[in-house]
Amino acid sequence: MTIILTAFERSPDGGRGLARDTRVRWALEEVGQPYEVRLVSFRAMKEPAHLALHPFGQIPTYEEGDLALFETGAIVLHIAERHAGLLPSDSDGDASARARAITWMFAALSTVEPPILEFANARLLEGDKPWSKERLPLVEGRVRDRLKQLSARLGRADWLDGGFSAGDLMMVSVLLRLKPSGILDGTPNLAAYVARGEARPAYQRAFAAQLAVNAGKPPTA
Ligand code: GTB
Repeated sequence: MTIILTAFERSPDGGRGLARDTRVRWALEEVGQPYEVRLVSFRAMKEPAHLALHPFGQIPTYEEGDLALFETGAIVLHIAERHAGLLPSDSDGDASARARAITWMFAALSTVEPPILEFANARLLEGDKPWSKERLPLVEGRVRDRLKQLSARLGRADWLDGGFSAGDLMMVSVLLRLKPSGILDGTPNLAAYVARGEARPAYQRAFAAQLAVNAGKPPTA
């Protein structure tokens, strides 16, 4: 069955891969599933046809026959559960490894991503506010605290828990949002972790595919 994603017709990041369709493209590339993309404008995202797929009028969405999903966590988990390559299976000999990989997906989305988004918004959207100079260091401090904790857990390992998993895919995707700020340089093992994720052939294909859509369209954010 054909898999169809939605993505920005013109991503505000000009193709730096920061919009969330990239993580879904990456997951599909990791498991070797072909997909098609329907591009949507900001206006179309708020119209009934798209709202029927995504109640909050956002991208990405995922369609596969009768199934329509939104939320990248749910989409990547769906992909990882149906295809080999992103989650350990019981036959790998460690029945708990799958649950731990899923835990890292949730950690990425629930614990690490929120302060990063707060920081990105504070830098990009609130920089002109009179209170921004006072608030930004607080928000940045929360991100640095999280990075320190994550860095301590990763240590010298390549991935968070054994082999590469959907947990790493999600964590690297979340951390990538920090690249433009340079803040990752404060935790060299995390910077190297992100670089390892970016170097994966599946990520490279996903990145190239979203860039092909956005190349030549200047960033709006
Ligand atoms: N929790 C949802 C998920 O994980 O699927 C969040 C989805 C989401 O935030 N979608 C964004 C969207 O559709 C695009 S990815 N926004 C339009 C709207 O809400 O009207 C977020 C994003 C946008 C732009 C950049 N950028 O330019 O750097 C980076 C990330």
